[in-house]
Amino acid sequence: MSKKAFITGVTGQDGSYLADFLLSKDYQVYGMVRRTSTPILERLTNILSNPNFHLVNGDLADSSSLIRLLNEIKPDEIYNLAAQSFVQTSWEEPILTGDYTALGVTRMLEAMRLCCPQAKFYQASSSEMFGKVLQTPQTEKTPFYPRSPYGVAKAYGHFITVNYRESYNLFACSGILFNHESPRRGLEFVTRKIAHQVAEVKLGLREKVELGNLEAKRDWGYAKDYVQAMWLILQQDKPDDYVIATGETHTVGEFLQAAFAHVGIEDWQTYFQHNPAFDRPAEVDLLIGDASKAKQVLNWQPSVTFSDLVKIMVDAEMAILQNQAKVADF
Ligand code: NAP
Ligand code: F7E
Repeated sequence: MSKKAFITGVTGQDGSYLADFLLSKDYQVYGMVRRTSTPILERLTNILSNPNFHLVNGDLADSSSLIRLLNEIKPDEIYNLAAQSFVQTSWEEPILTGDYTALGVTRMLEAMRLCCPQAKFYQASSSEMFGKVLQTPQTEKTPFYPRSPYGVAKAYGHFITVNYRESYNLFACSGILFNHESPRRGLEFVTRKIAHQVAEVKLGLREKVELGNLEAKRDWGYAKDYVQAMWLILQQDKPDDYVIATGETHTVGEFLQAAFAHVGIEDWQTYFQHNPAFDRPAEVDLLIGDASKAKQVLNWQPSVTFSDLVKIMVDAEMAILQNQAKVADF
């Protein structure tokens, strides 16, 4: 019989790729969506008619919806990917961010403990927990020093997952994922924003790319590689936590320069405008992950290089702008 997977955050970048991946492995996939006044299923158009894919209604802010769903579905695997995931917004909405991104994890874990304690649980932890880094490169043992309400909320989510594993013997795991990107990334995140605006400049639809801090360094990977790591984490005999990263770091400026170069524009400074509105109250200057444990235990490694990622994203934006293609095609 096929396994049942329950995904929160299925309408997001990772949730949609994870749903594609699990369907390809013959899972019955239950994707939780919250009520919205306009459609939010753009990333799921390729699987909406798949009979093994089921949309179910619920919200991380509402425990009763989580308990109802887990009682009905009794999933084998739970992937908790839902969150208020944009760091900048976490300063503007710190309480909501704490409610969804931190307490939401406890609500999911409690629902699992009450309804299906035999299930396996994946928590979407983040390299933002390392923040003002205390060690380089960052591993599973590096202490946390979060720099935003988002990072603080993720640190709570991480430790409550560890705590439920240790308190109740649940199969609860965290993937500490470094930044991972794709054409399905939200337009507000820097890589997709750069890819989109560079394509607009190339097509004569915009004069300049407007960004904040170009000096920040990130370890950027490809989202399709990273959702496979989530699945691998839940296929192990023992629950544990893993860093998932490429081990390479680049500045935002390098991403910008590579994106312009890919469309044949070398004098990128001519087309760049600093906008202080995109600077952050506290910055995470440098992230670079050491994924040795994932390589050794999960046999996982990234398949897409930094320069390939830039090309994938810029090509997708050029195609979207030229053909009005849908994001789910990428
Ligand atoms: P994303 O594209 O922003 O997706 C977030 C998802 O969470 C969306 O489906 C959103 O639904 C849902 N959501 C938000 N609040 C909710 C609530 N109260 N109830 C139910 N659903 C809610 O994020 P992503 O990039 O796919 O990331 C997935 C997870 O990994 C997030 O937890 C993120 O914090 C974490 N993470 C991401 C990265 C990365 O580089 N992408 C790295 C480390 C960790 P709507 O569509 O309705 O808004
Ligand atoms: O910013 C700088 C910004 O918003 C990256 C989330 O998925 O990854 C993501 O968080 C860097 C920062 O991602 C702009 O200051 C400059 O240093 O793409 P971002 P993030 O904050 O690293 C982690 C792992 C997560 O867990 C999060 O959920 O880029 N930057 N100029 C800018 N950033 C944005 N967004 N927009 C700018 O104009």
